Amino acid sequence: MRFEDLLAGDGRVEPRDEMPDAYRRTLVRQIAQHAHSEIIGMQPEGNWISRAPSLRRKAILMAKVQDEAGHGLYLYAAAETLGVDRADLLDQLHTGRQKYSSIFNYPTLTWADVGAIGWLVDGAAIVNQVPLCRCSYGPYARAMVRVCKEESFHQRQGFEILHTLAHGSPAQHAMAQDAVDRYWWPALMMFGPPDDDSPNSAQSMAWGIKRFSNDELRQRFVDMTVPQAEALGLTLPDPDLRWNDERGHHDFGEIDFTELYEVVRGNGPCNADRIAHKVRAHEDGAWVREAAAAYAAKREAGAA
Ligand code: FAQ
Repeated sequence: MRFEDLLAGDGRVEPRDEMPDAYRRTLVRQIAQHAHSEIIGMQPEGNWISRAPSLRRKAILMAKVQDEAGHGLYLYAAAETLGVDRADLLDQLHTGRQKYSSIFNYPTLTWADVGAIGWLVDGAAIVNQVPLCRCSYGPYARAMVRVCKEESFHQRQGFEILHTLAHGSPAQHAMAQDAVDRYWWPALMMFGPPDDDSPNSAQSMAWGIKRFSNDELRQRFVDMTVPQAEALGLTLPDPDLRWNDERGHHDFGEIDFTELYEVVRGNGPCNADRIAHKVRAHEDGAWVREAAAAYAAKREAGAA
């Protein structure tokens, strides 16, 4: 079926279908950035695996961080269906030519940050990714179905960490509040620039890659999160946050988008560390890739 007809009938574009070059390029850009985010996103929480407060917390956190690795690999595989090479995508990440989500450039200073990441960062990821389950590109849409199921478990484990801290000692409550205070605004920035400053949105929505705009999803996240903060007994650090009966949504304060642009440009608190750590891990893993390739070649020769 022709590309335009597929989109008009809300069908799914599959790897062997004809598609415009620009559609392919946009998908590679978004899926690769998404994959890179999952992999770089292992670092902030990975920082707390050795210091988790109990064996149970440690086992849960290890499983969660491993899930993120799985999401990354799944997404690289989805990108490869578009004819790109994974090694090339990694090279673009390592040399700063491809992006990853701004949120992973903030430090995890306390154990409560692990809770805040699960609750707010995975919460924002779910709001952003549920509509991607209906993305027009089949392999990406199908990957998102499984990823979203795991993200909802992640979100609940973050909520539970914060709930425990918020109902603990005054010092634990203060630690939970501090984490939420630091992660709230960066979490809102995950949805990207405002609609009138989002160069890719209009075309991506016309192609059915994005189903909602950045601001629509950001609003949905705020509306979802406010009652959850009340249930936690924590406040969100925004004096302008209030229910607007007329709009049927929460109003919220102005976001400092210069901070987002600076972090995306590489000037966030942890950008340099994150990439240096990633490049080091990649270099340390060279022998694993070589061994796997040698083993595959040997099996292939044996089969022949
Ligand atoms: N950070 O025109 P738009 C996770 C870039 S969740 C960095 O609006 P678009 C789970 C954007 O790429 C995080 N860059 O762009 C997890 C574009 O640059 P380009 C990952 C940003 O694509 C949880 C430029 O600004 N999720 O990993 C950001 O239409 C816990 C202009 O922006 C996804 O990637 C930002 N926040 O909309 C893992 C979801 N915002 O490429 C571990 C899929 C914008 O032209 C632990 N992606 N930019 O040079 C999307 O939905 C979209 O790509 C948006 C941006 C909404 C992020």
